[in-house]
Amino acid sequence: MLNVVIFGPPGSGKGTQSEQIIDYFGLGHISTGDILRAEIKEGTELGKIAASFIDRGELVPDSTIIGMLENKLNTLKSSKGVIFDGFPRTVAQAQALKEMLAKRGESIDVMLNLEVERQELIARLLKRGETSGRSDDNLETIEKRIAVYETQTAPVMDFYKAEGSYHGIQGVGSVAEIFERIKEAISACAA
Ligand code: B4P
Repeated sequence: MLNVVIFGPPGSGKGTQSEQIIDYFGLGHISTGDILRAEIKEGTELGKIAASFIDRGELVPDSTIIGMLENKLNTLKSSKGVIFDGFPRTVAQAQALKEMLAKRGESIDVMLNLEVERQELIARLLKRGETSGRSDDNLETIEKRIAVYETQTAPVMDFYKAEGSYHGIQGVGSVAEIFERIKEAISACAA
């Protein structure tokens, strides 16, 4: 069983690297961003609540996200473990995840922090915005998302440093180069 958190600022490549990790390690995948976008597309009550926050570049409230995550975790069938992508984004979410996993006799084995400079993040997200159609991929909302990351999400790093599972990963280079760094970090922990 291998449970991994992939972490980093908006546009750092969490979704991109998750795809590589899933293929290589055979893990189940939970992306809170993907779940929220699917709810918005289907026009559910949860989707309506989520859209109002995402469009402003803000975090969806912890109570909503934690309940949603728990439901997903209970329905996911993965014997090898799970990659948590875009979750936790607050210390309260990190604490809730720890408790949810503890009930199952599990824990987070590796937390991977993708380190990417602000200018590179903005450039990537503006580029994605040319084709994504995402309401949050415009300059004003990207800057807000980065500010929210710095105040509300960055403290999650200290949580995992205290847990002993934190690994910094240089997140600039080709997708393949970054994945090599990730493989080394995961293999070192799983050994
Ligand atoms: P997310 O969907 O998690 O999205 P993200 O932070 O924008 O992207 P990610 O880091 O995955 O970047 P990607 O690989 O796509 O969240 C969206 C919103 O949902 C949040 O702002 C929030 O409102 C809400 N939300 C989600 N989870 C929540 C939670 N737990 N609590 C509260 N609210 C929550 O890469 C970005 C771009 O860079 C892509 O175009 C990609 O092609 C490119 N790229 C990737 N790697 C590259 C590389 N090595 N070089 C060059 N470009 C690269």
